[in-house]
Amino acid sequence: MYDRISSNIREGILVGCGNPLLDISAVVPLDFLQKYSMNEDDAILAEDRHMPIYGELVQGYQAEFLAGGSVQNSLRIAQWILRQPRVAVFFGCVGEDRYASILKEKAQAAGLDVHYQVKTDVPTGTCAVLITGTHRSLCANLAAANNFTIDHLEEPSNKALVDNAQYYYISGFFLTVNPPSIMQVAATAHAKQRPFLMNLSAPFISQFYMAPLLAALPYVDIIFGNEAEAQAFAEAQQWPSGDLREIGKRLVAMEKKNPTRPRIAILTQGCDPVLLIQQDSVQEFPVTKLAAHEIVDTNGAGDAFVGGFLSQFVQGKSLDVCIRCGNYAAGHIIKNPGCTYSGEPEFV
Ligand code: 26A
Repeated sequence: MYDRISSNIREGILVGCGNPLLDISAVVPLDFLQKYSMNEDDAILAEDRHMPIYGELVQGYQAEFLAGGSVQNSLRIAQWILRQPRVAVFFGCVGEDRYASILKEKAQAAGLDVHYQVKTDVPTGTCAVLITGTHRSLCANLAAANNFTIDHLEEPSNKALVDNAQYYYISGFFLTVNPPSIMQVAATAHAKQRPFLMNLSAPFISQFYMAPLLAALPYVDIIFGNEAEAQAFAEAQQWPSGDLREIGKRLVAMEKKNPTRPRIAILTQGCDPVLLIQQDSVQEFPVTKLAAHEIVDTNGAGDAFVGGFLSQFVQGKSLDVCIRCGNYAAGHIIKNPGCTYSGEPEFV
Protein backbone atom coordinates (compact mmCIF):
# COMPACT_ATOMS: atom_id res chain seq x y z
CA MET A 1 0.00 0.00 0.00
CA TYR A 2 2.90 2.35 0.70
CA ASP A 3 5.00 1.55 -2.33
CA ARG A 4 4.16 4.90 -3.87
CA ILE A 5 5.19 7.31 -1.14
CA SER A 6 3.86 10.75 -1.93
CA SER A 7 4.91 12.52 1.23
CA ASN A 8 7.95 12.57 3.43
CA ILE A 9 6.83 13.69 6.83
CA ARG A 10 8.30 12.94 10.21
CA GLU A 11 6.67 10.00 12.05
CA GLY A 12 4.40 11.01 14.88
CA ILE A 13 4.08 14.62 13.75
CA LEU A 14 0.33 14.55 14.48
CA VAL A 15 -1.23 13.47 17.78
CA GLY A 16 -4.94 12.92 18.38
CA CYS A 17 -7.03 11.87 21.39
CA GLY A 18 -10.56 10.54 21.14
CA ASN A 19 -13.06 7.79 21.68
CA PRO A 20 -12.27 4.57 19.82
CA LEU A 21 -15.73 3.25 18.89
CA LEU A 22 -16.89 0.38 16.73
CA ASP A 23 -19.78 1.58 14.59
CA ILE A 24 -22.81 -0.71 14.30
CA SER A 25 -24.47 0.65 11.19
CA ALA A 26 -27.79 -0.20 9.55
CA VAL A 27 -30.46 1.29 7.34
CA VAL A 28 -33.58 1.71 9.49
CA PRO A 29 -37.11 3.03 8.95
CA LEU A 30 -38.01 6.42 10.42
CA ASP A 31 -40.16 4.83 13.11
CA PHE A 32 -37.04 3.15 14.50
CA LEU A 33 -35.71 6.65 15.28
CA GLN A 34 -39.09 7.69 16.68
CA LYS A 35 -39.20 4.68 18.97
CA TYR A 36 -36.03 5.96 20.64
CA SER A 37 -37.04 9.65 20.44
CA MET A 38 -34.16 10.32 18.07
CA ASN A 39 -34.01 12.65 15.08
CA GLU A 40 -32.24 12.34 11.74
CA ASP A 41 -28.63 13.57 12.06
CA ASP A 42 -28.55 13.42 15.85
CA ALA A 43 -25.29 12.62 17.60
CA ILE A 44 -26.00 11.70 21.20
CA LEU A 45 -24.66 9.77 24.16
CA ALA A 46 -26.59 6.59 24.89
CA GLU A 47 -28.74 6.56 28.02
CA ASP A 48 -30.16 3.40 29.58
CA ARG A 49 -33.24 3.60 27.35
CA HIS A 50 -31.04 3.41 24.22
CA MET A 51 -29.22 0.23 25.20
CA PRO A 52 -31.55 -2.17 23.29
CA ILE A 53 -30.68 -0.37 20.01
CA TYR A 54 -27.41 -2.23 19.47
CA GLY A 55 -28.90 -5.72 19.77
CA GLU A 56 -31.90 -4.74 17.64
CA LEU A 57 -29.63 -3.49 14.84
CA VAL A 58 -27.67 -6.73 14.80
CA GLN A 59 -30.69 -9.03 15.02
CA GLY A 60 -33.22 -7.25 12.81
CA TYR A 61 -31.43 -4.93 10.40
CA GLN A 62 -28.33 -6.71 9.01
CA ALA A 63 -26.03 -4.28 10.76
CA GLU A 64 -22.48 -3.79 9.51
CA PHE A 65 -19.53 -3.38 11.88
CA LEU A 66 -17.17 -0.59 10.89
CA ALA A 67 -14.23 1.17 12.54
CA GLY A 68 -15.47 4.48 13.95
CA GLY A 69 -14.84 7.10 16.57
CA SER A 70 -14.56 10.63 15.29
CA VAL A 71 -10.86 11.42 15.83
CA GLN A 72 -9.69 7.97 14.86
CA ASN A 73 -11.74 8.32 11.65
CA SER A 74 -10.06 11.63 10.83
CA LEU A 75 -6.59 10.26 11.48
CA ARG A 76 -7.25 7.13 9.38
CA ILE A 77 -8.33 9.32 6.48
CA ALA A 78 -5.27 11.56 6.86
CA GLN A 79 -3.09 8.43 6.77
CA TRP A 80 -4.86 7.14 3.66
CA ILE A 81 -4.15 10.36 1.80
CA LEU A 82 -0.57 10.66 3.05
CA ARG A 83 0.38 7.09 2.04
CA GLN A 84 3.09 7.10 4.66
CA PRO A 85 2.60 5.05 7.85
CA ARG A 86 2.75 6.33 11.42
CA VAL A 87 2.47 10.02 10.68
CA ALA A 88 -0.44 10.14 13.14
CA VAL A 89 -0.52 8.84 16.71
CA PHE A 90 -3.84 8.08 18.39
CA PHE A 91 -4.73 7.80 22.08
CA GLY A 92 -8.05 6.51 23.41
CA CYS A 93 -9.38 3.84 25.74
CA VAL A 94 -10.71 0.40 24.75
CA GLY A 95 -11.66 -2.84 26.49
CA GLU A 96 -9.86 -6.15 26.09
CA ASP A 97 -12.20 -7.75 23.57
CA ARG A 98 -12.88 -8.59 19.93
CA TYR A 99 -14.14 -5.09 19.13
CA ALA A 100 -10.87 -3.60 20.37
CA SER A 101 -8.95 -6.02 18.12
CA ILE A 102 -11.05 -5.01 15.11
CA LEU A 103 -10.48 -1.31 15.81
CA LYS A 104 -6.75 -1.74 16.29
CA GLU A 105 -6.40 -3.87 13.17
CA LYS A 106 -8.29 -1.33 11.02
CA ALA A 107 -6.36 1.60 12.46
CA GLN A 108 -3.01 -0.08 11.95
CA ALA A 109 -3.95 -1.20 8.44
CA ALA A 110 -4.60 2.47 7.72
CA GLY A 111 -1.11 3.29 9.01
CA LEU A 112 -2.10 4.82 12.34
CA ASP A 113 0.21 4.49 15.33
CA VAL A 114 -2.33 3.54 18.00
CA HIS A 115 -1.57 3.62 21.72
CA TYR A 116 -4.77 2.52 23.41
CA GLN A 117 -5.25 2.58 27.14
CA VAL A 118 -6.82 -0.82 27.91
CA LYS A 119 -9.44 -1.44 30.62
CA THR A 120 -9.87 -5.14 31.19
CA ASP A 121 -13.25 -4.94 32.93
CA VAL A 122 -15.21 -2.73 30.50
CA PRO A 123 -16.27 -3.47 26.91
CA THR A 124 -15.00 -1.42 23.98
CA GLY A 125 -17.31 1.45 23.05
CA THR A 126 -19.81 1.19 20.22
CA CYS A 127 -21.83 3.69 18.21
CA ALA A 128 -25.19 2.91 16.65
CA VAL A 129 -25.36 4.48 13.19
CA LEU A 130 -28.98 4.72 12.06
CA ILE A 131 -29.15 5.44 8.34
CA THR A 132 -32.33 6.96 6.92
CA GLY A 133 -31.87 8.04 3.29
CA THR A 134 -28.97 10.49 3.16
CA HIS A 135 -29.15 11.15 6.92
CA ARG A 136 -27.39 9.37 9.75
CA SER A 137 -28.16 9.47 13.44
CA LEU A 138 -25.49 8.47 15.96
CA CYS A 139 -25.93 7.06 19.44
CA ALA A 140 -22.64 6.37 21.21
CA ASN A 141 -22.24 3.94 24.08
CA LEU A 142 -18.76 5.05 25.14
CA ALA A 143 -18.18 2.20 27.62
CA ALA A 144 -14.37 1.76 27.86
CA ALA A 145 -13.76 4.98 25.88
CA ASN A 146 -15.20 6.87 28.83
CA ASN A 147 -12.47 5.50 31.10
CA PHE A 148 -9.53 7.29 29.53
CA THR A 149 -7.35 8.88 32.18
CA ILE A 150 -4.59 11.44 32.03
CA ASP A 151 -2.03 9.04 33.50
CA HIS A 152 -2.03 7.26 30.14
CA LEU A 153 -0.58 10.42 28.60
CA GLU A 154 1.90 10.67 31.44
CA GLU A 155 3.49 7.28 30.79
CA PRO A 156 7.00 8.17 29.60
CA SER A 157 6.70 6.68 26.11
CA ASN A 158 3.33 8.35 25.54
CA LYS A 159 4.51 11.65 26.99
CA ALA A 160 7.43 11.56 24.55
CA LEU A 161 4.98 11.07 21.67
CA VAL A 162 2.94 14.08 22.79
CA ASP A 163 6.05 16.21 23.33
CA ASN A 164 7.50 15.32 19.94
CA ALA A 165 4.39 16.02 17.85
CA GLN A 166 3.97 19.24 15.90
CA TYR A 167 0.19 19.22 15.46
CA TYR A 168 -2.57 18.27 17.89
CA TYR A 169 -6.18 17.36 17.15
CA ILE A 170 -8.90 16.55 19.71
CA SER A 171 -12.65 16.36 19.18
CA GLY A 172 -15.26 18.20 21.20
CA PHE A 173 -16.62 14.70 21.87
CA PHE A 174 -13.60 14.04 24.09
CA LEU A 175 -14.80 16.82 26.43
CA THR A 176 -17.38 14.31 27.68
CA VAL A 177 -14.56 11.97 28.70
CA ASN A 178 -11.49 13.70 30.06
CA PRO A 179 -11.07 17.50 29.96
CA PRO A 180 -7.81 17.37 31.99
CA SER A 181 -6.13 15.42 29.18
CA ILE A 182 -7.37 17.99 26.67
CA MET A 183 -6.01 20.83 28.78
CA GLN A 184 -2.67 19.08 29.15
CA VAL A 185 -2.27 18.53 25.40
CA ALA A 186 -3.45 22.10 24.74
CA ALA A 187 -0.90 23.48 27.21
CA THR A 188 1.89 21.44 25.59
CA ALA A 189 0.90 22.76 22.16
CA HIS A 190 0.80 26.29 23.53
CA ALA A 191 4.18 26.05 25.30
CA LYS A 192 5.80 24.76 22.12
CA GLN A 193 3.88 27.19 19.88
CA ARG A 194 2.38 24.37 17.85
CA PRO A 195 -1.10 24.32 16.35
CA PHE A 196 -3.93 22.88 18.44
CA LEU A 197 -7.07 21.98 16.49
CA MET A 198 -10.50 21.12 17.85
CA ASN A 199 -13.94 20.24 16.59
CA LEU A 200 -17.33 21.33 17.95
CA SER A 201 -18.36 17.69 17.19
CA ALA A 202 -22.11 17.81 17.99
CA PRO A 203 -24.73 20.29 19.21
CA PHE A 204 -24.96 18.52 22.57
CA ILE A 205 -21.34 19.44 23.32
CA SER A 206 -22.17 23.18 23.29
CA GLN A 207 -25.45 22.52 25.09
CA PHE A 208 -24.08 20.42 27.96
CA TYR A 209 -20.27 20.74 27.97
CA MET A 210 -19.82 24.48 27.44
CA ALA A 211 -17.69 25.00 30.56
CA PRO A 212 -14.86 22.62 29.54
CA LEU A 213 -15.24 23.75 25.93
CA LEU A 214 -14.70 27.38 26.97
CA ALA A 215 -11.71 26.35 29.07
CA ALA A 216 -10.07 24.71 26.04
CA LEU A 217 -11.07 27.29 23.43
CA PRO A 218 -8.38 29.90 24.27
CA TYR A 219 -5.80 27.32 23.18
CA VAL A 220 -7.57 26.43 19.93
CA ASP A 221 -5.91 27.69 16.75
CA ILE A 222 -8.36 26.07 14.34
CA ILE A 223 -11.93 25.17 15.23
CA PHE A 224 -14.03 22.95 12.96
CA GLY A 225 -17.79 22.52 13.01
CA ASN A 226 -20.85 22.09 10.87
CA GLU A 227 -23.81 24.44 10.65
CA ALA A 228 -25.87 22.75 13.37
CA GLU A 229 -22.92 22.68 15.76
CA ALA A 230 -22.08 26.33 15.14
CA GLN A 231 -25.72 27.29 15.72
CA ALA A 232 -25.79 25.33 18.97
CA PHE A 233 -22.65 27.12 20.14
CA ALA A 234 -24.18 30.51 19.28
CA GLU A 235 -27.40 29.66 21.09
CA ALA A 236 -25.58 28.47 24.19
CA GLN A 237 -23.64 31.77 24.15
CA GLN A 238 -26.90 33.66 23.61
CA TRP A 239 -25.51 35.40 20.57
CA PRO A 240 -28.21 37.37 18.78
CA SER A 241 -27.57 36.17 15.24
CA GLY A 242 -27.91 32.69 13.83
CA ASP A 243 -26.02 33.73 10.70
CA LEU A 244 -23.14 31.30 10.16
CA ARG A 245 -20.71 34.00 9.03
CA GLU A 246 -21.45 36.11 12.08
CA ILE A 247 -21.05 33.09 14.36
CA GLY A 248 -17.71 32.30 12.75
CA LYS A 249 -16.46 35.86 13.21
CA ARG A 250 -17.45 35.85 16.87
CA LEU A 251 -15.85 32.44 17.41
CA VAL A 252 -12.50 33.57 16.03
CA ALA A 253 -12.66 36.76 18.12
CA MET A 254 -13.03 34.94 21.44
CA GLU A 255 -10.15 34.96 23.93
CA LYS A 256 -6.97 33.37 22.64
CA LYS A 257 -3.83 32.47 24.60
CA ASN A 258 -1.54 33.14 21.67
CA PRO A 259 -2.93 36.25 19.99
CA THR A 260 -0.04 36.38 17.51
CA ARG A 261 -1.66 33.43 15.73
CA PRO A 262 -5.30 34.47 15.33
CA ARG A 263 -7.91 31.71 15.55
CA ILE A 264 -9.39 30.29 12.36
CA ALA A 265 -12.88 28.77 12.11
CA ILE A 266 -13.77 26.30 9.37
CA LEU A 267 -17.50 25.70 9.14
CA THR A 268 -18.99 23.07 6.86
CA GLN A 269 -22.62 23.02 5.75
CA GLY A 270 -23.31 19.79 3.88
CA CYS A 271 -23.22 20.39 0.15
CA ASP A 272 -23.19 24.18 0.59
CA PRO A 273 -19.80 25.92 0.51
CA VAL A 274 -17.31 25.52 3.34
CA LEU A 275 -16.66 28.79 5.15
CA LEU A 276 -13.12 29.77 6.14
CA ILE A 277 -13.29 32.55 8.72
CA GLN A 278 -10.18 34.50 9.69
CA GLN A 279 -10.60 37.74 11.65
CA ASP A 280 -13.02 39.77 9.53
CA SER A 281 -12.70 37.80 6.33
CA VAL A 282 -14.98 35.01 5.21
CA GLN A 283 -14.00 32.88 2.22
CA GLU A 284 -16.18 30.25 0.57
CA PHE A 285 -15.01 26.92 -0.85
CA PRO A 286 -17.53 25.15 -3.07
CA VAL A 287 -18.46 21.51 -2.53
CA THR A 288 -19.08 19.18 -5.46
CA LYS A 289 -22.66 17.93 -5.16
CA LEU A 290 -23.04 14.19 -5.50
CA ALA A 291 -25.98 12.64 -7.31
CA ALA A 292 -28.38 10.83 -4.98
CA HIS A 293 -27.43 7.44 -6.44
CA GLU A 294 -23.73 8.05 -5.60
CA ILE A 295 -24.42 8.53 -1.89
CA VAL A 296 -23.99 5.40 0.23
CA ASP A 297 -24.15 7.11 3.62
CA THR A 298 -23.01 10.41 5.08
CA ASN A 299 -21.62 8.84 8.26
CA GLY A 300 -18.09 10.11 8.81
CA ALA A 301 -18.25 12.90 6.22
CA GLY A 302 -17.31 15.59 8.76
CA ASP A 303 -14.50 13.44 10.15
CA ALA A 304 -13.21 12.75 6.65
CA PHE A 305 -13.24 16.47 5.92
CA VAL A 306 -10.96 17.03 8.91
CA GLY A 307 -8.79 14.06 7.90
CA GLY A 308 -8.27 15.46 4.40
CA PHE A 309 -7.55 18.87 5.88
CA LEU A 310 -5.00 17.47 8.33
CA SER A 311 -3.21 15.44 5.64
CA GLN A 312 -2.27 18.72 3.92
CA PHE A 313 -1.92 20.87 7.03
CA VAL A 314 0.85 18.65 8.44
CA GLN A 315 2.70 19.15 5.15
CA GLY A 316 2.55 22.91 5.65
CA LYS A 317 0.19 23.39 2.69
CA SER A 318 -1.96 26.51 2.39
CA LEU A 319 -5.43 26.60 3.98
CA ASP A 320 -6.87 26.66 0.51
CA VAL A 321 -5.28 23.30 -0.35
CA CYS A 322 -6.18 21.87 3.08
CA ILE A 323 -9.86 22.72 2.59
CA ARG A 324 -9.96 21.41 -0.96
CA CYS A 325 -8.52 18.14 0.29
CA GLY A 326 -11.08 18.10 3.10
CA ASN A 327 -13.83 18.40 0.52
CA TYR A 328 -12.27 15.68 -1.60
CA ALA A 329 -12.04 13.27 1.35
CA ALA A 330 -15.60 13.95 2.54
CA GLY A 331 -16.91 13.39 -1.00
CA HIS A 332 -15.09 10.07 -1.21
CA ILE A 333 -16.25 8.78 2.16
CA ILE A 334 -19.89 9.54 1.36
CA LYS A 335 -19.63 7.13 -1.58
CA ASN A 336 -18.54 4.33 0.79
CA PRO A 337 -20.14 2.74 3.85
CA GLY A 338 -19.27 4.49 7.13
CA CYS A 339 -15.94 6.28 7.32
CA THR A 340 -14.22 3.89 4.93
CA TYR A 341 -12.38 4.48 1.67
CA SER A 342 -11.80 2.40 -1.42
CA GLY A 343 -8.77 2.39 -3.68
CA GLU A 344 -5.98 4.90 -3.79
CA PRO A 345 -6.57 8.56 -2.92
CA GLU A 346 -6.91 10.79 -5.96
CA PHE A 347 -6.24 14.19 -4.48
CA VAL A 348 -3.67 16.25 -6.32
C1 26A B 1 -18.89 11.24 22.75
N1 26A B 1 -19.50 10.84 21.51
C2 26A B 1 -20.92 10.94 21.42
C3 26A B 1 -18.70 10.40 20.45
C4 26A B 1 -19.21 9.98 19.22
C5 26A B 1 -18.29 9.62 18.21
N2 26A B 1 -16.97 9.66 18.38
C6 26A B 1 -16.55 10.07 19.57
N3 26A B 1 -17.37 10.43 20.59
N4 26A B 1 -20.47 9.83 18.71
C7 26A B 1 -20.32 9.39 17.45
N5 26A B 1 -19.01 9.26 17.15
C8 26A B 1 -18.40 8.81 15.89
O1 26A B 1 -18.62 9.77 14.93
C9 26A B 1 -18.41 9.14 13.69
C10 26A B 1 -19.16 9.89 12.62
O2 26A B 1 -18.77 11.20 12.57
C11 26A B 1 -18.98 7.52 15.36
O3 26A B 1 -18.28 6.41 15.85
C12 26A B 1 -18.81 7.70 13.85
O4 26A B 1 -17.80 6.86 13.33
